[in-house]
Amino acid sequence: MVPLVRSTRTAWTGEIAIRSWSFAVYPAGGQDPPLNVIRTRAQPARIGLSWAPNPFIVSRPWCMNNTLVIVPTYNERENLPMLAERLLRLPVSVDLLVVDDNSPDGTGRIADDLAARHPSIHVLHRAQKQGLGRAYAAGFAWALERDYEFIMEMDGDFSHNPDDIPKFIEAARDADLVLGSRYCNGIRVINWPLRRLMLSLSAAKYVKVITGMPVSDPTGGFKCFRRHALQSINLSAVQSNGYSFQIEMTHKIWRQGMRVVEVPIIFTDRFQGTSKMSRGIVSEALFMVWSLLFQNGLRRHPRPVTGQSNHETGRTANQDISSSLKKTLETPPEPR
Ligand SMILES: Nc1nc2c(ncn2[C@@H]2O[C@H](COP(=O)(O)OP(=O)(O)OP(=O)(O)O)[C@@H](O)[C@H]2O)c(=O)[nH]1
Ligand SMILES: [Mg+2]
Repeated sequence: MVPLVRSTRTAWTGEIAIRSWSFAVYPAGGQDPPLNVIRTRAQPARIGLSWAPNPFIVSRPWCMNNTLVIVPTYNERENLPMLAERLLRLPVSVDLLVVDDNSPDGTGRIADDLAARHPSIHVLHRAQKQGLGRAYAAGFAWALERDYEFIMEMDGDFSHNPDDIPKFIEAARDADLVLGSRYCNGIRVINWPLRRLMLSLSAAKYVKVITGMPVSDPTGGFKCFRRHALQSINLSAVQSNGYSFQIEMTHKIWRQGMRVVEVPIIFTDRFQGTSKMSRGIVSEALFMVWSLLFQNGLRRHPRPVTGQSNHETGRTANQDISSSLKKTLETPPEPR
């Protein structure tokens, strides 16, 4: 696989994609070969020419990708531009949705600037900080109103490595939900204080013992949902907001009997910006796990919906996405 654009110069670029193959054409005299070929299996057909003022990015105005990466942001101005660049340089094409809660540091304006320059970047602005869970719920609703098939969650602080995204998409072809796991086959966490690691490991154990859900890293926020899996969840009924939002979403999918798989990831603590971790987030998770057990009729195993395929279930459970989005946006903020 060859990266789409490797030049550091401003360049006229042309792009032709037919089914799963994409060709990027560069002007004569540059350092790049005149023809680059990349595999973009996640994309529909497209054809066109574009001007790319930023040499790292080839604009894609003719169609949208079928993978959306949702990144919630609150005060991530140092991280967002670099993150967007990394996403747009991936060997698979993805769209980016930034969900910003009116960050005081101006992250929302930076996101708008990026969106104005790159058609595959989108921004959802919310009036005030309402927590991670609500930001994701709004992002999911936005995605389901469009045609995305692979809908990903990712932190905006580089704790998650954008280069792992192709691996998620590959795994999601044969799954309903793919979880990035720091704890399958070992522990892969960089720069966390020991107490933070112990908290995360204990939370994982706690969730497993109480709910029976056999995943090694239920609080992680690097995930890829298949469209029908998200559609099966009534987003306006999701209660939690912090780490427990991740647990709740996974549990709601797993308990329907859908296929949840894990891929190993390396998690790195943020190197710039400030953490939004709080005590409230931990206590929310403590109680939420019990609520999930009750929601599953005290079962510690899935209860597949009978008489319907998962795809059918999805359509009925979350038909009116627009009203779900409206509700999500109208819900008053919760203190974190
Ligand atoms: N839109 C929105 N984004 C948020 C909110 N809280 C956190 N985020 C973002 O969600 C992503 C993940 O946040 P966390 O990892 O939970 O928080 P964190 O501040 O990185 O704290 P650590 O747990 O120390 O990594 C980051 O991109 C944050 O900017 C919120 O209330 N609204
Ligand atoms: Mg983080």
